[in-house]
Amino acid sequence: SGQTAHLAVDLGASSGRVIAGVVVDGKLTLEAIHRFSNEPVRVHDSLQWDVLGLWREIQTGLRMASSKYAHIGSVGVDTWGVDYVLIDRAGQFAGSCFNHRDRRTKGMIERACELVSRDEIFQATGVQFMEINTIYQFLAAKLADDPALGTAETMLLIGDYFHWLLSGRPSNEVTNASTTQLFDPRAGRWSDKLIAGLGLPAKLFGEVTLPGTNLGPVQPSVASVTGLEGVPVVVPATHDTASAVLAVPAEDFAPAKPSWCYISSGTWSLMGCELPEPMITDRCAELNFTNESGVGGSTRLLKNIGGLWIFQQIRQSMIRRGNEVDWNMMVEQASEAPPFGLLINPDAPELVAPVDMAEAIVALAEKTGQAKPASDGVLYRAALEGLALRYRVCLGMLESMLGHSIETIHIVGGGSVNALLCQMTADACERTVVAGPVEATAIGNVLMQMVGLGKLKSFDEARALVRASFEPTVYQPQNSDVWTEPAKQFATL
Ligand code: ADP
Ligand code: LRH
Repeated sequence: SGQTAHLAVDLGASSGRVIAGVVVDGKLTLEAIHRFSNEPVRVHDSLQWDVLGLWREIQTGLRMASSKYAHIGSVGVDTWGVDYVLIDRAGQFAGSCFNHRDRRTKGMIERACELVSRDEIFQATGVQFMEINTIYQFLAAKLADDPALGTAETMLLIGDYFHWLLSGRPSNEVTNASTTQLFDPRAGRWSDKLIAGLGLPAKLFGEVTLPGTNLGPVQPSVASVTGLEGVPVVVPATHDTASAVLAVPAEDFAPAKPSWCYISSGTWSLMGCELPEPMITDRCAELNFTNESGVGGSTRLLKNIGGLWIFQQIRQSMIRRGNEVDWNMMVEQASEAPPFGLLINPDAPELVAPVDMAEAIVALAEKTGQAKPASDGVLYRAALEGLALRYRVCLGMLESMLGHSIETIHIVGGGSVNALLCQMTADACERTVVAGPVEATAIGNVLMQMVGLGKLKSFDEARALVRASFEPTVYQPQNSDVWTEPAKQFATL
C-alpha cells in the first residue's frame, strides 16, 4: 500500500510478534505480520533465553513486512524487563543469556542488603525487591566469580541488544534500565553508588538513551537480509510495560491524582498508576511497590504480580500429558468449574519456575491444607481467581499510597481478551474494568516511534489516537459480595 508502516517488534516473556502499524483516516490499524513463541530453555541446571532464535524470528518478520509494505517509516523493539546479555570487546557474547527465573538469584536480595542497606537500595532506585531483578542476577554472577564479568565490555538489556543488532549502535534505553534496580530514576542515570557498592564493573553500564531516539538506519548486513534499506531504527519505550501503558486508552497522561490504574496483563501482571514523578516513600517501600520510568519522564508506580504465567504453564502441563488445550477451552472449563474450589497465590515462590506447574499447584494445595483440585477446570479457575484476588489486594495498596480512590481499571495485553478474568477482576475489585487493546504493547511501541519522528506531537495526541482506533470492552462489577470471604482466606495463604 501507499501508506507508511511503522514496525513494532514486541517480545513478551512468552511470545513475540512483528506488527505493522499504519495510520489510515485518523485511525491506527495494526497488522500482525509474524508471531512466534518465546519459551525459557533449560540448560543443565539453568534457565536461559534463546536470543539468537528470537533474532532469527525478528529478521523473518521484518523481511515479511518489507515485502508487504512499500513505505516503512521506522522499526523499534520492546521486550520484557530485567534480562540482559553481556558483550565482550570482540562484539561476541561474554556468557549466557539467563532467564530471570533462573535459580542462581535465590537468596541474593539478602546478600545485596549485606553490601548496601535495603533502605539505600530502595532510596536509590525506588524499585520493588524481587529476585528476578538485574541487580541480583549481577550479584549472583559476581559471587560465583563468573568469568563473563571479567571479559564483558558492555551490558545490553534485551531490547538494547536487538537495537544494537539492527543498527550497529549500542544504547541503554531508560525505561528498561529502570527495571534493573541499578538505576536512579530521580537522577535519570545508573546508580554509581549501587554499582560500586556491589563491586560491579562500572564500564558495563553505558549512558542512557531516551525513548524516541533515532539510532540511524538499519545496518547493511541486516538490510540485505530483511529488505529494510535506509529504514531508521527508532527506540520506543523498550520495556514492554512502558510501551503497554502508553497505549492505555485513558483521557489523561501522567495525572498527579489519577482516577484510573492499569493492569498490563501477560505472562506477568503489572498493576499500578501512571504518575508525573517517582513516589519513593516509606509506605511504598513497605508495600514493596516499584517506580519504573515511563515515556515523557512519567513514572509507573506498580506491583509485579505473577500473572498468566501460571495459566500458561498449566497449559504446558496438559500438553506434556498429551492433552492439547487452547486458551478458549481453558477459559470455558474455568467458567464451568465451581467458584473458589482452590485458592492459590500467584506470587507463591513454588510457582516461579516449577518443572510441572499442575503438579506444583497440587503440592501447594496440600501444603496450604486444601483439597486436591477435583478437575482441570478447578485448576484453571484457581489460576484466574488467584489473580483477581491479588489485584484486589494490590488496588487497596495503591489507593492507600495515593490517598484517594481509583474508579477505573484498564486491562491491556493478552489477558484483556479473557472475559472471565476481566469480569472476575471487576467483581473482586468492585471497579469498572475497561479491557483492551490486546496489543497495547505493540501499539505503544509504534506510538513512541511516531512521537520520536515528530509524526505525533504529544502523548495526549498518542492516547487520543488509541481511543479513536480501538473499541474497549467494559465490565461492570456484578457479584462482588462473594469475594469477601475468599479474600480473607487468601490473605492467610
Ligand atoms: P507476554 O507479552 O508476556 O508474552 P501476552 O500479552 O501476549 O503476554 O499475553 C499472553 C496471554 O494472553 C496468554 O498466556 C493467555 O493467557 C492470554 N490470551 C491470549 N489470547 C487469548 C484468548 N484468545 N483467550 C484468552 N486468553 C488469551
Ligand atoms: C513484563 C515484564 C515485567 C518484568 C518482567 C520480567 O513482560 O517486562 O515488567 O518485571 O517482564
